[in-house]
Amino acid sequence: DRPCKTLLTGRDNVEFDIPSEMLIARYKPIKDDIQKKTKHPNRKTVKVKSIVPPPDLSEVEKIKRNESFSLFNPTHRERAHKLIRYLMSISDSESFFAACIYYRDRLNTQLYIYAISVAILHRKDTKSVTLPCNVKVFPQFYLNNEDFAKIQEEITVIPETKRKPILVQLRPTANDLDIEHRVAYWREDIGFNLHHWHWHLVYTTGSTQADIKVVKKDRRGELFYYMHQQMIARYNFERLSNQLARVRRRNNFEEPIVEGYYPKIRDLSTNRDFPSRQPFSFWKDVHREIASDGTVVEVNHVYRWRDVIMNAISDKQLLHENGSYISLDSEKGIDYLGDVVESSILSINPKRYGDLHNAGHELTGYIHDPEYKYLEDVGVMGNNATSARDPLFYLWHAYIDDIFVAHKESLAPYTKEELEFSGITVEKITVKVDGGQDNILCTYFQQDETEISNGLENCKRGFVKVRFIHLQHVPFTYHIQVNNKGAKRNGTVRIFMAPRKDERGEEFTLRQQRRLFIELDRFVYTLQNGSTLIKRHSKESSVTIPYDQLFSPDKKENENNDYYCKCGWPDYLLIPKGTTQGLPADLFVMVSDAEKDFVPDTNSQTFCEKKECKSASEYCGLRDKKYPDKRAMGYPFDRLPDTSLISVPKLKEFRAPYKNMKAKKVVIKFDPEVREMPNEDDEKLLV
Ligand code: CUO
Repeated sequence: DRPCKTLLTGRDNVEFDIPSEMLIARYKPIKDDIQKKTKHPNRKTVKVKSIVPPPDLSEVEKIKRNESFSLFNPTHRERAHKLIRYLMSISDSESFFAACIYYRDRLNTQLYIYAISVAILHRKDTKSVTLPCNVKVFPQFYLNNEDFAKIQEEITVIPETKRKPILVQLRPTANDLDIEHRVAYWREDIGFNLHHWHWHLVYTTGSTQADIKVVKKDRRGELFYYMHQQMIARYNFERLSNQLARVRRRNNFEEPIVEGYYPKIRDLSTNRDFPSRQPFSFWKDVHREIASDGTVVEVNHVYRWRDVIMNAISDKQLLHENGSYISLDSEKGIDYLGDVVESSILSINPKRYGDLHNAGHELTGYIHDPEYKYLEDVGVMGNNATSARDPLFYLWHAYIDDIFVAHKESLAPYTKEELEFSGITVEKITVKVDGGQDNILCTYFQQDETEISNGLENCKRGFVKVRFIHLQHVPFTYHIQVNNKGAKRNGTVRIFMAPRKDERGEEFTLRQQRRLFIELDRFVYTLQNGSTLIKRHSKESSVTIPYDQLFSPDKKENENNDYYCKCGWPDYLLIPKGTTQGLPADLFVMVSDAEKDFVPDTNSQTFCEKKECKSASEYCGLRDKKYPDKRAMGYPFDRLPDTSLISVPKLKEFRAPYKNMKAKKVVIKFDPEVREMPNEDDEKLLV
């Protein structure tokens, strides 16, 4: 997993005994000299099985080690999946391990890491294998170049035990002359970008039908829609917290892109900075046939794919490549549509519906050099680890979300029967904030640390930590008083929150607000006859994973982390920032009938192999299991409500007929004082 070193030099505590015939030509004659140089007395030796000759993967090797790599590029995708297919086909663990070693020094680093990660995630014999957090593999994708200069200085000059954590600047890519910069703390947050990277690792698109084994997952297409819909909803909540309007949708493909972006991070493979995009750039046809990435995508393609998809939504059916029609119904329609729009190999007719969402990433990723005149590589939008840093990401995904909304709005509203839970009344909601006032959520910025030496070029120089700033909230507990007129039964408690007022300070209509509801938690609770007080702590949220699980904070890799379990919204970003005066929000609670919501064999306790690992099923699903909720994702806000008799319905009118729903007005208050970590114990922190 070291991007810079040959595995011949070993890891911190292990040395690989690699058969000479498996080494690349440069290392073969000098194997002993290399190992003598890096010899460490306490290292355990791991013998590597010889797998020579391995299958011919010269096609994969065509992406050179010093080239950029983009999963949005179909050729790159195909080459990565060629390796994945081989890694998945190996029958025994020893040979799989040997293959990972063999290709380490031969293939493009990003392609290699992606491929072995997907294989480890999907092979049965590697379920308990620990892989490092991506910020420890590719720290360059998450940390500013200037910070790297400081890190290099620290590890070169300062002895390991005397090192201090390197302070990473908050919001380093621009200043407030660019209004979009107000939400850079969120777009460029390390944990948020880790979540997005892990999500795409779990929900890989595949390249051909041969990849079905690693792509097919329960409601995959629907989850593509829902996870990204929630990203946009959360981004808009964050924007309204910073006096910014909700994000524009990029629905006019000729329009200049007002938002510039200067990422100031480095592409590890090319050793160059990721290219920047000037404000007012245009999408241009990408014809990079002469570049090794060979990308070709035209703006016209996007128009064509948009039109056939929108026509299918109007017709309420998709044309399968075998000539049959598939109904875009209320149950499965969104799942088909998600795979079509993204698109993944599960798209039922890629020739007709194309590659719409991926094409937007590519047109933007190559906007600075669409014809390869300047020998430039792909920008941040071309990489899943970095794309969500760019303001344009949200314009594009807001548009993609519009397509899904067009489908959802074509469905009949939920009926009374689908929304009610007879005999159940949500009587009272109180948010008890630790050490604070009821119903006033408190946010602030705080410092945290993570160790990253594994991903540094000179990784033999010992450990080094970075200290960075992220948003945080004061923990809280929901107290939800529920009355059950019937016998003991289970209810699914669904908790959402949305900003109450629009950019003008007026209350949102339900049609607007339903797209802004962020899911905070969903869980099943047993309701006794009579009154039940449900107490649920914010840390238990089934949307999030804790900091330690995401970052594996110890200096050696934490052994309690399953890779899949790293998919999850960072706990510290559960609550949007709010404002110093207090941002009004609606907290909405619905209790639905758990019997109707039930999906067998989805007990999330058993999902993560180790009990220390928490699952975050709302946005990430469950490993090897079905999605643990039978309802449409986003229910009950995913469809237009049946409030046809009311001219401009608001949340109040929507929930009024249903006793199993209730809303509480809450306030999100932001404290501008950054909670710093103590400095005096810095040396101790490194031990
Ligand atoms: Cu996650 Cu466009 O799908 O980045």
